[in-house]
Amino acid sequence: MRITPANAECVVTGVAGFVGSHLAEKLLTLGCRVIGIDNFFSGRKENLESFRTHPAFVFYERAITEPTLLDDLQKSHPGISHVFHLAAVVSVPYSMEHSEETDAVNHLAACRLLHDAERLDMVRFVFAGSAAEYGDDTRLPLREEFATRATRHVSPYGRSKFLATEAVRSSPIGVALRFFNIYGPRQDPRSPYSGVISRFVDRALAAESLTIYGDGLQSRDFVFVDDVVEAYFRAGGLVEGVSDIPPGVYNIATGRSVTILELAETLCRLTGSRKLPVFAPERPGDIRFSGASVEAFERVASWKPRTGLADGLERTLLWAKSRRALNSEERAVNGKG
Ligand code: UD2
Repeated sequence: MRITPANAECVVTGVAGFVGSHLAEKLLTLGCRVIGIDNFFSGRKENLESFRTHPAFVFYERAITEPTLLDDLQKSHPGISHVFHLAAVVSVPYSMEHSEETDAVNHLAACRLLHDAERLDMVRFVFAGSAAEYGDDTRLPLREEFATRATRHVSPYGRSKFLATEAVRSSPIGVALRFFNIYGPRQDPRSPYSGVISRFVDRALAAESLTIYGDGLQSRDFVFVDDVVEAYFRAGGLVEGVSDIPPGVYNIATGRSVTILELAETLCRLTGSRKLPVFAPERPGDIRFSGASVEAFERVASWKPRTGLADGLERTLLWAKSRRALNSEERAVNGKG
């Protein structure tokens, strides 16, 4: 039987995270049933708000390291077709201090979930990989085959994601998406893992100076979260007219990198901020240039990122503005109460 959104039942681990919550929300809109898993290690309850009471959504507060997780879920939901596995230790600096925990969560738990999904006859296992799997490789644009066992992974985070990707790509049901710098609404500017865009947006709206680490000439490939969700749909075989994606690993990015200075300038232009950026010392472990080849996924999935940086930044700004307004309303109400 071909799986369509109408009969797909999808486990989303890390559902209360920035990307997981967008994915779950859009899977529900597509007509899928969604089983959300999160232990709130870095996910946030408020990310679930917009779909928490959706009749096709069910949530379990559980950890992906629990050995019987998928078997338990299957007992209550015998029709599970997909696992979208996003839950992870997501902070590179945290992984430096907690390498064993990072390996247990990002690598070993992912492998167990993958093998359980195979044993339980699920159709697709889609894994969230990372550009960190390329370590300090400077051959741009980065192509999927560049990451190998010989790669010098700069962090336990990068190593753990690479090892899990290796398992997923060789599974008949596995697709590993290797994400570059994702941004968009709901990215928390205050977490230790906060991406530069969430921090810049937060500061620009507070009329504060942006802090640029180093000379600002380092580059990144920023991909908007809606394009990432579309990539997930295609990886899961949930888009009509797009044939099943061969198991493997695929970069998800835009194929166009910008420098942090260019990013800061664009944001200042969009917000009308006249504050000059402040320069601080380069961050230890920072990579200099990053850029992806996205040909492989474009070829197999007919996927193209549709949101340009200025457009994506405007949408992120809109969200951040409404969140600020909501927060100040809440403060006013609490102040009165
Ligand atoms: C990204 C991933 C990380 C890992 C890594 C692999 C995100 C959020 N993080 O880290 O998980 O996969 O790639 O290489 O996608 N910066 C500033 N000012 C700020 C904040 C950051 O100048 O206030 C700079 C920072 O020094 C870096 C660049 O902006 O050069 C991007 O930083 P980031 O933390 O958004 O992402 P990155 O690429 O270090």
